[in-house]
Amino acid sequence: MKKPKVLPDPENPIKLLDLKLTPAKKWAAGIPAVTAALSDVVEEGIPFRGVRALFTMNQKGGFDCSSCAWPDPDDDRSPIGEYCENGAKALADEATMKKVTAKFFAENSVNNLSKLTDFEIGRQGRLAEPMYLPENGTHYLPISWEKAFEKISTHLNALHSPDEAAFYTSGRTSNETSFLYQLFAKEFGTNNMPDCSNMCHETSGTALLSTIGIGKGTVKLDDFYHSDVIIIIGHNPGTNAPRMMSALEKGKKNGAKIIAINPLPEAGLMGFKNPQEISGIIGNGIHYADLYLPVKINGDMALLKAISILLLEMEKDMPGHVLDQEFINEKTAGFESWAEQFKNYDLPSLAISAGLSEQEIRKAAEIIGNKRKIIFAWGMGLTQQPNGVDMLKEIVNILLLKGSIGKPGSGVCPVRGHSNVQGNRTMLINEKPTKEQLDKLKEVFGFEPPRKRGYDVVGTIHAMHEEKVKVFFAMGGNFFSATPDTTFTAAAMQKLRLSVHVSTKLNRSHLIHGKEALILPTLSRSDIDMVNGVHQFISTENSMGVVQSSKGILKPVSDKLMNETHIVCNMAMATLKDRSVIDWKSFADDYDKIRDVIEKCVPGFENYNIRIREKGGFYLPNAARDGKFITTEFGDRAPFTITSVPENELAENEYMMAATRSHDQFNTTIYGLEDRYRGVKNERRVIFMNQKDMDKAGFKAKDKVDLYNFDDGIERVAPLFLVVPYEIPERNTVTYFPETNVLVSINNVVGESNMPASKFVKIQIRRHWENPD
Ligand SMILES: Nc1nc2c(c(=O)[nH]1)N[C@H]1C(S)=C(S)[C@@H](COP(=O)(O)OP(=O)(O)OC[C@H]3O[C@@H](n4cnc5c(=O)[nH]c(N)nc54)[C@H](O)[C@@H]3O)O[C@H]1N2
Ligand SMILES: Nc1nc2c(c(=O)[nH]1)N[C@H]1C(S)=C(S)[C@@H](COP(=O)(O)OP(=O)(O)OC[C@H]3O[C@@H](n4cnc5c(=O)[nH]c(N)nc54)[C@H](O)[C@@H]3O)O[C@H]1N2
Ligand code: SF4
Ligand SMILES: [Mo]
Repeated sequence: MKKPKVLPDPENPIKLLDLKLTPAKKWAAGIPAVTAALSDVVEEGIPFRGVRALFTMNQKGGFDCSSCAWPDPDDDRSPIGEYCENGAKALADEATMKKVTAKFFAENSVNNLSKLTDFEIGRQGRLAEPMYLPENGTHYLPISWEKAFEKISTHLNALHSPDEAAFYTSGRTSNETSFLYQLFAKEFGTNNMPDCSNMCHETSGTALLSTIGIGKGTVKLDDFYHSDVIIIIGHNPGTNAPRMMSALEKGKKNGAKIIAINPLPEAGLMGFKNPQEISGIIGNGIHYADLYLPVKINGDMALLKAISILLLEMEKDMPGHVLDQEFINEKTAGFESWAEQFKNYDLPSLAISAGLSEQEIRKAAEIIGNKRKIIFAWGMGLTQQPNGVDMLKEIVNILLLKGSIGKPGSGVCPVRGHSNVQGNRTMLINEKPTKEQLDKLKEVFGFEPPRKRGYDVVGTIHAMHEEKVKVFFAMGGNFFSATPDTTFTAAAMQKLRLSVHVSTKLNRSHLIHGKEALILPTLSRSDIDMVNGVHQFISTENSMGVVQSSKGILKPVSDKLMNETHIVCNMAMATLKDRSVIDWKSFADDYDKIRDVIEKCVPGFENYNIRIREKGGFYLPNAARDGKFITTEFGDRAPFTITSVPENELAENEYMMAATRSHDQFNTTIYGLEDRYRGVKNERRVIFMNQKDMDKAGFKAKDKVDLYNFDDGIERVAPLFLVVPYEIPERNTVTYFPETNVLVSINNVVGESNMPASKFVKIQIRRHWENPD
């Protein structure tokens, strides 16, 4: 077997840059955000193209920002621009005129390209033509589209079973393509549809489905404006959903209190200067968090339990003023036995487990105490914890106590990541489709869909290793870099017979490949999609269940790009030929036809083609939002769930590590090397540590260290990181992903949702060992 081409690689030593540290910021956005947004567009050499596109982004009738899934206002949108700094960076990244052509691949072997950093790989430009890597080939070669589909069909049809193929989806793919893509996988015969949700909000979907009867959030943007208390837990909005800040600002101005729960005092949780308002540019901005709780990594469960204890106590003192008894009686199940459990807990020990003082926790309970309209918003800080599903059920418990779901100004808000990740799921991309969904597809199309549960992301990696999955097809994303246990995953991918990536930009998954590999270049959200002379639009669903249209406006950088819809249809026609009962060509020719069949198969899409043409789109139905919890097991009531507090013992030389995003990346796409809000410039190989821990270990700022993990008796090493002193709880550390994915064991997963628990990694930190040679 070939040696995996991943770091640490003695032939390719890591070169550190010139790390600069400045104090972390206490507010987000303001002038630096405006200048950063514009400079990115200008730096890519696309000032006119880019600036014109910026003003169309997120406007009604324009194109949807391809970065995060935060919604646009339902009402009037700002003519100055409905985008943020990171939306502008995403646009600059995809609107670049730089091209990766066949000539580039002829000049650069795969081995040489794999020596570049992720930042350098991304800077090469847009993929411009289909490329093929033959077995034992050293360089990707140009290939025609026709030949590429022939290769895919030959490999797929040579499999012993359709279950030897896996079809991955990242979260940018439109509703139209997603629907066709899952339809193809099912007609081909497999439910192996791992997707980025399996690393992201699968935990949220799992917890919410079993408690409130729908695996989605219940709040609308408007609820943020009319809430009493907004709790932001395990999420960094200033970087990862920047326009959420405007919603928080509006809520705060209307009287909402904000509680931020995070081991790091993220700038976006502390203060905000709205770059879309003059006062935000020249003024002092708005101070955000009324209460900031610097919880220990994974201390949230203890904190949530402690809050419940205090709320129950307060209710005893002021009956009828704290809990919503009417709601509990009419809409929930299991309150009594749930409340019973608390005799086994005491506040002082819970406070220690949370890493907070009792006083801090009391303040939180007091803020929530007599309020009725409460929103919990969360991100990866909770979903990527081993007990993430339980923690989210605990959040639901608190909201049920307060009667705070299904009413204006209140509810659950899992802040989705990719711009259409929620839509992908609604379009049935799921490794475990329900019986009703499959029966419907059978009724509409007349083929027998597979019923066996497919592989999720972690399952796919294991199956590749065991050579049960032999062909891997990725609709977007960067599977290799986004997934855990880098060395293990590299070996798994290299066992594949064929790996295929539909991509806009070059990434590491093209360089850690199967025996044969294909790169299929596609359009991005901002590109014009012309089909038979008609300028097409697609649709997406945002974090709050609004389905809206999106129409690109930029001329594609190459005429050899193919849109994702055509890629699916061509693959289906080449592979299934006469076996197919579906008229794939008609779908490729006219996206309205795709929306017509979506309407037949997916509830909530009535009159899709009419309503999608209305400015601003439409809301999908959401029973929990309307106060109806369709949980058959509990007779349409939402259950209280009894969970437990984990014992997080660390050995004397161990630390807990959470791998998060910097301000200058979108997942594995590295835009730059500045994490501006945290005051880190020019280097990503850093580890944030508490000064006391540094003193104990004898480390100074910028000292070189190596990071180790020993889960399952295997030594995993991430060499050469620089220590950064930071305001973070003792024994907790933070690094950036994907650099430290090498340390996340494939077996370190979240219970029930099977997601990698990449915010809960036990590590050891040792002074960097310099090879004397
Ligand atoms: N600019 C930009 N925007 C993005 C992305 C991007 O990479 N760049 N990615 C998109 C995607 S796919 C996603 S899923 C979202 C992700 O958005 P976030 O959920 O904000 O993701 P992260 O940066 O991974 O980390 C979240 C936060 O969790 C905190 N945290 C870590 N451990 C704990 C813990 O134990 N408890 C608590 N309470 N907090 C903890 C970290 O300090 C960090 O502030 O953003 C989306 N938007
Ligand atoms: N340690 C650790 N690991 C994590 C996380 C973490 O917080 N910590 N976060 C996890 C999360 S939340 C997520 S969502 C995953 C992300 O996992 P992925 O979604 O697989 O990764 P991305 O980096 O978003 O994918 C970037 C690539 O997508 C391609 N691309 C961009 N736009 C388009 C498009 O319009 N069409 C097509 N076909 N391709 C496109 C480009 O080629 C680009 O290189 O990573 C997960 N991994
Ligand atoms: S908040 Fe998210 S969707 Fe909105 S402009 Fe910024 S990056 Fe794009
Ligand atoms: Mo995500």
